[in-house]
Amino acid sequence: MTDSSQRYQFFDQHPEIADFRADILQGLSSSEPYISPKYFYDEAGSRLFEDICNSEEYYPTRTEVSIIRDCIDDIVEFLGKDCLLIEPGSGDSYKVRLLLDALRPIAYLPIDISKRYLQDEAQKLAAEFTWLNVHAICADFTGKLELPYHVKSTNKVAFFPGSTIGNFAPEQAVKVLEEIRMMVGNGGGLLIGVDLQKDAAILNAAYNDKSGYTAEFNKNLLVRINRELGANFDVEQFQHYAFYNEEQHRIEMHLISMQEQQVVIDDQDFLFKKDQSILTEYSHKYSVEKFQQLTEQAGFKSVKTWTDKEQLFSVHYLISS
Ligand code: AVI
Repeated sequence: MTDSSQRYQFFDQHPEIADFRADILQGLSSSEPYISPKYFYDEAGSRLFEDICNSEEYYPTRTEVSIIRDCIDDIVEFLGKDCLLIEPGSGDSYKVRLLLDALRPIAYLPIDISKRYLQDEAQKLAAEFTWLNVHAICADFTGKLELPYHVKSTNKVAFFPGSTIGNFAPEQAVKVLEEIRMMVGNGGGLLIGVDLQKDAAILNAAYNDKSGYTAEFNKNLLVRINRELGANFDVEQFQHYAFYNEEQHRIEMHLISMQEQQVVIDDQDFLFKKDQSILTEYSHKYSVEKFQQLTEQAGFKSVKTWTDKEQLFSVHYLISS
């Protein structure tokens, strides 16, 4: 056991911080208005996301956790011990805790854009796992991914849980996977969680939970825009609308204006007609085969896929080829 401060290192790659105001003005000015889902996660949004994950209807989180728990020995066998374990978009590093004791990586490298949060969570982890080296990297995982130091012979494995990959359109998803592949290098691995195509009723319920957490999470975007940009959205006059688009194999989340209304941000006016939509998120669902094809386009080869009995969710181990 060593002092956690000796095992913790921080590397700041100074990611460009997105311009919230410019992004919102651009999205709302579009002929089909949209708001990027990356803006869901302010303090209230992150709390609501936790409530969603714990809700009865939202099966992905608990199913992925149970797949990892049930298959941990097999997972360790495939990944190999003593790897360098890298997590793009690590957040609170919740799911990696399921792997650490069994995997015993040489070091865990969480990557997150939010500096303060990353530092807090990474230091907590180093204190909790008294043997673990934690090398936190402040960077934007949707941009260029580079390790802060050169490691030659060590097996590098990226961990990308939660079906976050589904929030990217397939062409963008390939780019994100390509960046991960370049970071782990030839022969490096990727352990990734992906939500599966299934009965539309299960999907529709998961994004329309009875407690209303997803609706509040969606509407919180407007609360945030009002607070941070001094806008005047009448939040109550927008309705959460989420449905499974069977043709495109994706959940679409929208905010629908319940009446004609005008919103002002800075000196710009936005007119929303009754029933007009603001698109807030896509969540793509894959079959195991379709996802493997997508990863092949990014230069990965499928090694092993684990699913639950009901085939709700999948966890893939891929190797960069
Ligand atoms: C983070 N992401 C994988 C979630 C999803 O299911 O697409 C975000 C979410 N949106 C509504 N509920 C959960």
